[in-house]
Amino acid sequence: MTIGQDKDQGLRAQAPDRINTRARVGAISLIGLVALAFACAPSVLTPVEPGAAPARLAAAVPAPVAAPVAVVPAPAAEPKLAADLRIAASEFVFDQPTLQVDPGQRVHLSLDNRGAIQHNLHVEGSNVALEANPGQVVQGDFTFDKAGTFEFFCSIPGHKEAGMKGKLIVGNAPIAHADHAAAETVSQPAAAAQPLPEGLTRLPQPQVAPPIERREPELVKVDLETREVTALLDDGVAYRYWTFNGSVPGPMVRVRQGDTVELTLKNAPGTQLTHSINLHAVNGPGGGSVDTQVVPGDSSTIRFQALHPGVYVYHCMTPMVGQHVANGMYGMIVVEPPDGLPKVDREYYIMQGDFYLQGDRGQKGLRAFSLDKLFQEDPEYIVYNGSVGAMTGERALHANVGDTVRFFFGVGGPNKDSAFHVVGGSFDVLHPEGAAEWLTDVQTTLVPPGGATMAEMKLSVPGHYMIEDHHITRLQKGAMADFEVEGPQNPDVFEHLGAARPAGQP
Ligand SMILES: [Cu+2]
Repeated sequence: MTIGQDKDQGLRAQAPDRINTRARVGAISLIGLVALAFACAPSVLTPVEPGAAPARLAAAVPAPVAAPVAVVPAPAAEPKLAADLRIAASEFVFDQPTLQVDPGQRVHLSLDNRGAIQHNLHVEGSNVALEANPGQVVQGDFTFDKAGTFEFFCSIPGHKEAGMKGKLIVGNAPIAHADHAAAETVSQPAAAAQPLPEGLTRLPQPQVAPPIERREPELVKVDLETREVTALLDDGVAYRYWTFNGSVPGPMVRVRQGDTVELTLKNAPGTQLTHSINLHAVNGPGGGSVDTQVVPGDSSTIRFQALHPGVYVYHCMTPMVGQHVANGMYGMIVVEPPDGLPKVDREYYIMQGDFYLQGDRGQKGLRAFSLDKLFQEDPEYIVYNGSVGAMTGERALHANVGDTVRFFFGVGGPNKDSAFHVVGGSFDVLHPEGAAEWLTDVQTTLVPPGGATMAEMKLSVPGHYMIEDHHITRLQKGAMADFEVEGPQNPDVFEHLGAARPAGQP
């Protein structure tokens, strides 16, 4: 069995602009670009062991034509001695908050990535761009001609905001006002909303994986691909999601207890950053995430045995984990007991998530992620299956009178739990937190982030029902679905006897 085929929804990740070409300070020059590392072409670099002697300086060479800053040829006579600057990166800090060089001095700059994921180093207003995979040291030679103070930072989304930034001081003169103003300008966050791209739809709905019919263990191969996709989060509001296979939640994976699962995680070419997967059904380091930190265009495979039956959340576990999850990187893996689950007429797959956007509530346009609101745990949207209205109106869930249905309900979060409830019904059978043991006749169940449940319900009366988070204000934030039940009336169970009596009458 293979799960997770590419469903081309016409929503393509856009190639990111990997080189920072923000405000130009104009006078920082780049000479002798020796090593520029990009994730898409790491082989052009020779990793250098920490402490190794720096490469011999090449003679001054012209900078690339496309360099966004002016290039000043190195003086032929009296070249200044090179300075060796080494800076180490990890999650989420550079080991030196301040670097200092002399104007006109050649600088041999090394970025030593001692972290677990990719990091890079940019200097504002220049095209200094060093990018290093975990364990790698990359180097470049640069000359900074203009005195002043400039910000350096890691440009991977969320990393600078988490603390990966510092100051590069060129010379030791007081900072010129103009430079200071430029530094502040480029530090401003991007606009909260950009114009709404045309032709966007909501993300596609993930399918319920079919029940397991076999009664023997098997090797199950699962392919998942991490993709960054722009789609509608609400009417008129677009968002750039990070996903598994282009949907939120990602595909439901369904196996049998005792199965061996071989899972390949591919990170689509053109994504902006490293992604990974931690499955709560895995017994092993990081739930698989230690071995699946995959850079764009790469892939990694893990194999695990599904030891415990239940319903488990999977999610990306690349730092900053909260940001990856808040952008939609979660899904569910169902591990059926050896004899399978009781047969039902219909099954549904729903996951709740909270989303944090810059700008004002309800503001239209393509909205950006807000790290501040994430840390404040103040989501603008709390939704089922990736968007407001993902399962309402013409996208409602359907069933017939007489059906017994099963909900697989999970919470990706990252922060908000859910009071899972069906308006107009109660759960005949509920597996709290997905446990093998069950309860009967439950009205509402609490599901934590990183948790899931399984609930069954027999439908006896037709009409409109609603599935909701009974933190009831969240109806206005999107945490609900329409559930339409069709079939003959059942007056023994429910009947409308007419208009209410006027007030005051017996
Ligand atoms: Cu991720």
